[in-house]
Amino acid sequence: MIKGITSIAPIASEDAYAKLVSLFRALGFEEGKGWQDSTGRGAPFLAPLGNIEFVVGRAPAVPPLLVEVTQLDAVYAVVRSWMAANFRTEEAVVRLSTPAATHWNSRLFTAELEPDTELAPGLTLGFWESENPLRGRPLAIEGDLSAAGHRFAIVVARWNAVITDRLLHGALDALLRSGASSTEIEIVRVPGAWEIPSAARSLAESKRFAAIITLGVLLRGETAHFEAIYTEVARGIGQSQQETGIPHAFGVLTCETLEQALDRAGLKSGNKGFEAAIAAIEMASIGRKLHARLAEPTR
Ligand code: DLZ
Repeated sequence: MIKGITSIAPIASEDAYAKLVSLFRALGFEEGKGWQDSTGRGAPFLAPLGNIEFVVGRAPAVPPLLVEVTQLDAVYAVVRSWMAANFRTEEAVVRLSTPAATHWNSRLFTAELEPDTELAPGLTLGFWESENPLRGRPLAIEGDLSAAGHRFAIVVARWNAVITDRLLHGALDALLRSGASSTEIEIVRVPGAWEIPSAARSLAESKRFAAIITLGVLLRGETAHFEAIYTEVARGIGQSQQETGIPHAFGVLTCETLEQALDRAGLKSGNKGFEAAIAAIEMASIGRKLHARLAEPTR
């Protein structure tokens, strides 16, 4: 039932907000879906794991907000250069402690990123790394379902548009509700399923997109050489994915009847366009995490 924990950090000014957002981006936090209304705005930054810890007895001398990291020294370097750019030298030194061993088998530094003001309480963070390199490390690299900060392309066939339009609607719904920006989504309409692979490949080869979503419908009853066409479309999309390394989500339906296709485009059996987009979001996130993991020095 529990989905996550959010800690709200009120920020005193627009200037401080912009600076903190830039720091958290530089640190490699995954950005969630932000919000803005007449009362203000918020920018969530996601971590793969979160928890709330109750402590009784000897409490560790740490700020209430702790960020567990790998490569503490690299994180320290990012925070230190951000502080040097945003505070006077002597002030930055006071606000940033150097990484030091704790009594709980880890190293930690603290950074006062925003001082206490009348407008907002201060924001002090502790960054720490366990001495056990496998502690807290997820057992597997898994994708998040946040689409923010990724670019997506959708290739959609016009043939059977009454269905493919619904698939497209489902895919856009998934992307936008997961935090994608409409300006980061490219939609390409092609005549039929047969044309999907070549358009998908051009988009993938551009390397401008984190994932490609392919949408089409082939109806057995109405499509001559149904099997042959389907096999080629599936092979072409698969080959484009394998040869470019860009994930291609497969949302090409193969159905016996129009009714079956409609069921898979938002009626009885969900919306396969929505599902394909969710797979694309997950793969985009996995791609980014894999890239970061593979850039880490081998242990
Ligand atoms: C020609 C054709 C047929 C018969 N059926 C379908 C279909 O069920 N779904 C689909 O997406 N496209 C179909 N097409 C069109 C081909 O995919 C292709 O667009 C044309 O043959 C032009 O190359």
